[in-house]
Amino acid sequence: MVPDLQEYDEEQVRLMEEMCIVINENDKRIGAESKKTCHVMENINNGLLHRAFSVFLFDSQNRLLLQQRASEKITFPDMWTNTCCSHPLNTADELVEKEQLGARTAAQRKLEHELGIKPEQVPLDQFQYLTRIHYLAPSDGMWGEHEIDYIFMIKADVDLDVSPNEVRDVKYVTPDELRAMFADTSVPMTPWFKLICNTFLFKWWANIDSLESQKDENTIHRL
Ligand code: DMA
Ligand code: MN
Repeated sequence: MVPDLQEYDEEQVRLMEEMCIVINENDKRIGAESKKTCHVMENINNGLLHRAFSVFLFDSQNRLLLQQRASEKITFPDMWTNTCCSHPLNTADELVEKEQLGARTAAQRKLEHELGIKPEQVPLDQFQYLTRIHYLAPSDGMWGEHEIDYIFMIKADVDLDVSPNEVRDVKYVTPDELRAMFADTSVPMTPWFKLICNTFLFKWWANIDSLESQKDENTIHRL
């Protein structure tokens, strides 16, 4: 059954028409489907997989910028998560695979859309590409995620102008402050952020100024 979108926020419903890049388990493009189709759990259970990115942005004091997703989000509303996540779209500039240029372009686009960060403050070549993560996670009701997620880190002091339709709250945290958030079971966290925190994040964070040694550009980690 396809979920009824009537009960949701109009702007978020409109964004469900974006065209995501459908891929196989090796991250090869095999087609394109709407964001809505890609996030219906029934389709995911039939193997539908799409390309995504996750940005971890650190300020000059090495604090990580977190966001709490808006209540208007159709998937994973009100949950705390990493700085910004979304999908490279099935457009000429966001399909480019060389040097992850399509995913970098999408990351820059969504940092501005969700958080109001100007592209000049997050130049494409400043995103450090770490690796790819393949995961599946149900949201509530009929929705979920099934993605190969390009992980980027970027160090930049930025000016924020948050879009309330996307983001309910933001905060910068140190590693210990993030560990404390995790320990507090009343703080809802997205499943992909939990997975990345439980595997790679703290190791990467400890090496934030020497990330070359942490990069694993060709592996797709199945989490
Ligand atoms: C989707 O993020 C991508 C990942 C890595 C979970 P999202 O639901 O925030 O996408 P969008 O901002 O496009 O709604
Ligand atoms: Mn997705």
